[in-house]
Amino acid sequence: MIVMSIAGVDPSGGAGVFADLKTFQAIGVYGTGVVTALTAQNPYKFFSTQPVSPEYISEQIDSVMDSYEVEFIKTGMLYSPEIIKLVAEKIREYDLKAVVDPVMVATSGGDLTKEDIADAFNKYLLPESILTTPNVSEAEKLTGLKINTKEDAIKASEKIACNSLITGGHLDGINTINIDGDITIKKQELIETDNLHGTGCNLSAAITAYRAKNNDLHTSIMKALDYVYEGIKNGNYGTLIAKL
Ligand code: PXL
Repeated sequence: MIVMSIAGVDPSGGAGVFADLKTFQAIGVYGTGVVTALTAQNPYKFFSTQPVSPEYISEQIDSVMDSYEVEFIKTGMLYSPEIIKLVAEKIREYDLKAVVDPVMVATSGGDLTKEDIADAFNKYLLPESILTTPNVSEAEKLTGLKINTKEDAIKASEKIACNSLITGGHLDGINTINIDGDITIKKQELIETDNLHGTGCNLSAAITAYRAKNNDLHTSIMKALDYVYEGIKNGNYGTLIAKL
């Protein structure tokens, strides 16, 4: 099973393509990685971003697709409307099944996008995708709705252009899953920690890996939520890694 991450590079390895590849490996699928942007950052501080041109992202995708059979992909940091549009075109061209993490702001507050890209996600990418995994603030940006309660999250999920998992880290641990209009709520106890850098990346990568291993979408989401939860409990994310 070969999967692909299309995302940015976090050189400290907790988020982005490097993190995705580790999660793919841990779950037992072969990961490929297309880089949309380099960043200079660590879990404490975000320094800067150096985007890759859409033409070169296109060439990276084509070079992998030229030799490998890839069906499931995930997207992370896409930086600009031009890159979002390109990725949507590639999904159509290669008939890919995409899990979209609609990355807009880093946990550390870094500059992961050139401008407001919520409209581009809604217009180009989400209609081509099998799932998107916004956190509460990303879901608010995608829908223009305020989300303070479970009911708000359900309403927002009904406005998003594809299946969605609105993650519950900022909503009392209430994860809201909407697959073809069927709502499932999965509540997880919140864990007291500052070490969440990369959890969103790893969650969407885990969903992609479980789905590539022939689990249905609902099961893949449930397993991935457990996978990341265990990782947070075990201190696998953020600055705790410095203590290894
Ligand atoms: O979690 C969002 C994210 C995505 N991609 C890259 C990041 C981050 C957060 O830091 O660095 C490259």
